[in-house]
Parts: sequence; C-alpha cells; structure tokens
Amino acid sequence: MDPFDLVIRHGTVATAGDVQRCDVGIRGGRVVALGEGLAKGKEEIDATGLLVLPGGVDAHCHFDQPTGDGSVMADDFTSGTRSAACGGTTTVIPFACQMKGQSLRAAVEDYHRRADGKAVIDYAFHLIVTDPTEQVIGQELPALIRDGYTSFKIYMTYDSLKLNDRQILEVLDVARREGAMVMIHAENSDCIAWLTDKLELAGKTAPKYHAAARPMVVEREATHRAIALAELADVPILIVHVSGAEAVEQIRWAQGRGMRIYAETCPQYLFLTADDLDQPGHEGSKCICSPPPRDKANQQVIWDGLQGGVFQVFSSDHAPFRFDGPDGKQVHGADAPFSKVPNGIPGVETRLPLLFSAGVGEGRITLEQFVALTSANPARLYGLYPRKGTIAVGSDADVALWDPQREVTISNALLHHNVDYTPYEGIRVTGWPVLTLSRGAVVQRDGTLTAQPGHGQFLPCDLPAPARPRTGRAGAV
Ligand code: DUC
Ligand code: ZN
Ligand code: ZN
Repeated sequence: MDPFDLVIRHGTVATAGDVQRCDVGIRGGRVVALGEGLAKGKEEIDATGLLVLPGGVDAHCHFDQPTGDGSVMADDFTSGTRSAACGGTTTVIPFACQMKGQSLRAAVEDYHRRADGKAVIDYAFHLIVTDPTEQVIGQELPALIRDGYTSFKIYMTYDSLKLNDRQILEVLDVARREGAMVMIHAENSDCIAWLTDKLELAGKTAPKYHAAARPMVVEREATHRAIALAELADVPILIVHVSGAEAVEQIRWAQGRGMRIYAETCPQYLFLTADDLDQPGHEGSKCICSPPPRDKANQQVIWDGLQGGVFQVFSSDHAPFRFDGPDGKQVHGADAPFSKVPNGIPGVETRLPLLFSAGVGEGRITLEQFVALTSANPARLYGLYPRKGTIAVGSDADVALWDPQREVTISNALLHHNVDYTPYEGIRVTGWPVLTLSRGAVVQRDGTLTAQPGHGQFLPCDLPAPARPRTGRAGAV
C-alpha cells in the first residue's frame, strides 16, 4: 500500500512559524508527513519553484445573506467559494444573520439551507446578533456556542442591525461566560444619520458623499466605546474592518494597556481611497463600503499596523453586489442617493494576491506574517486551529501552491465571482495561487475550478483560546 495519496515535492513550505524546504505527504485528506525524500505517493505534485502555503482562511465574507432592502447578494455558496478557492482560500466564515424578531436558531437553520451541498471549500458560520432578547441571551446563544458557533458579530450602526450600549454589554457578558469571540462593527450610528441628513438636505447625494457621511471620527468614537464596553465586561473583542489612523490609535492604546483587543483590516483600506468614490455618474458606488476607504496617509498607517502587530487578521469583507441590474448597487435607481446604495465590495479572490504582492513582494511584511494574517491567526481566533491555518502533521491538507513570480493584471474577466466588476481592476500583482487543495483534493488548477459543489463541509468551531478573558475576575459585579 502506498503510504501517501499525494506527495507535494520540492516546494518551499511556509507557515506562520517558519519557512523550510520539504515534501508534504497527504493521506485521507490530512497532512501525515513532512520531510525530505518522502516515499512515492499515488499521486505527486512537483512544486519546484513554488511556495506551499496553508490555504487562506477568509474570516469575514458575506455570501447569500438576506439584506432586507430589495438588494440580493450576487454570490451564493457556490460562486462565493469557487471564487475563494481560485484565490487560494480554503476556508470561509460567512455570517448567519438574525433578523430582528427572528430566533437565532432559525437564522442558523436558514443559513444552513443556503449552504448545504453548495460549497466547494469548507466553511464555518459566525452569527450576527441583532435582537438580543432574554431568550436569545439566556438560552439560544449559549446553546449555539456549545454547538460550534463560537463567534458572533454585532453592529453599532445600520438601523436593522445595530445594538445599543446596554445590549452590547449583555452580549459581551454571554461571550465572557461561554468563551465566544465577539466581532464588532464600530461606527457611531447617530453621527452617521445626522451627517447624512445634512448632506442630503444640501443636495449632496452622489456616491462620493458616502465617505463624508462616515468620517474617521465616527469610527474612532465607536472604536473607543467598544473598547470601553469590553473593558467593563472584562472580555476580549475583535474590531473588524478597521480603516485608518484614528481607530488604529484607539486599538494600539488599548493593546498597550494589556487589553485583549484584536483587530482586522481589509484590502480596501490598503488599495482604495475615498477618491475612488468620486467617479462620473453612479460609478463611484462600486466602491461604497463601510467604513469607507480613506486616503494615502491612512493606507500607510494600516500598513504600519500590519507590520507592527496591531492587526491580527486580514479579511476580504467580500460583500458582493452587481453594479448593473435591478437588485445590486442600483436597486433604488441609477440616481439613488448614497444612503440607499447597498454597502459592500467584492474581494474574496483578490485578498491574498493583493497582500502577497504589495506586502511580501514589496518587502513590507514577511512571508510568515502573510500566513499569520491570512490563515493561521483567523483559524486561531475563531476556533479552527490547527485543523485549519497551518501545514502540520494532523492538519487538514488545505494548501495553496503559489507561483511567487507569476505576474497578473487583475481584471474582472479573470475572476470567478458572480459580480460584474472588481474595484481592483488594472492593478498589477506579482504572485498568484496556481493550485488549491482542499482536504487533499485539487479544487483549483491554473484558474480552473476542479471541484464540485458539495465538496465543502460545514466546520463546527471550538471555543477560541484568544477569547478567554485575561483576568479571572467575574466582571465588575
Ligand atoms: N460593511 C459591512 O459592515 N458589511 C458588509 C459590507 C460593508 O461595507
Ligand atoms: Zn461590518
Ligand atoms: Zn462585513
């Protein structure tokens, strides 16, 4: 009997911890050996000149999520995971979103129906808690956490999603008791509403005013408040999609005080600016996302935070809406004010190549940091490590083979999502994932998907060790 189903030979294997030349032996969908001169496998891949990286873990992406405003997400679990796999990602964690008035359990069941049999790579769910009733806080959430839904997102803005400070504290308290990770969307809702009204009264409704309605101070205030609430509740939190300097300052300050405040950023805050919203007609809506992209100086601060350890996670926040058509960016018409444009941009396939090229290729971060930010850390923070996020004996054989020299000009025609544009059109990158393995099966080779929907499996998550409170005390009371 061959000892291996597959051997990846002669590659350079990189994890968050180190980089080494060795072969990878795979059996039964798992890594079973790392070493030089491994015995022959039933199949062999020659990775000479290639990097052998753990597949990416995209811990913030939205697929087939109901929206409530008539818009429809362009990607379901098939097209979303297809695009992810073609960009070197092997695990995604999208969101099961509770509608106000709905039970959280019903939201999870609905989301499973949307995913079952459709994904080409493995997936877990974060929950979004929008209605923290006594029943949700006292029973549903603890039970779901024990069932493997160990992280949830809460919002400080968007009328249909937001929680007030009291509700945030209630949710943080459950997370503390049960050991779950809370992700927070930090923008001040009332400030945004006030600014939006003023802009609209003045006739300033074009897409570019989206950025004016959500200036940095709005994110800074909410970030500070989220940190204060986490301190009061004595529980770690993770601030998602951090866009620039003022929020980074708050996070750095809290981390400097020894608090477990984790932070995520996304490609749009490195590669776009608010000027990208200022385009003729409605074109600027292609880059409407929240928080909005800022400016070049803020991009540099985000790079500094990636280099220096402020950020643990780099996710796409893939939120796919088509530009043309009745249910995407123009759901309320071609002249709709910015406040009626669905928020979000696509990026699940371009996340890794953009960071690899501008980060590793241009010397801003090391290869180990790249793996940590895009794979190992999200796996740890959301209870999937070491099954996902590394190449080690016993881990799932989720691997992306990278050609670090491959030059690609990003164009929507190359991508595999179901969106009709990419905000990164025309950006040249060096380095591209030429083959993706999910549990030992080739799911992508040279931009062609080779897996069937249904290959991807649901992953219940463990309680994440980083969600444990630093202190032993049971909160303020
Ligand atoms: N902002 C979010 O908070 N989620 C989805 C997309 C976006 O722009
Ligand atoms: Zn958000
Ligand atoms: Zn999001």
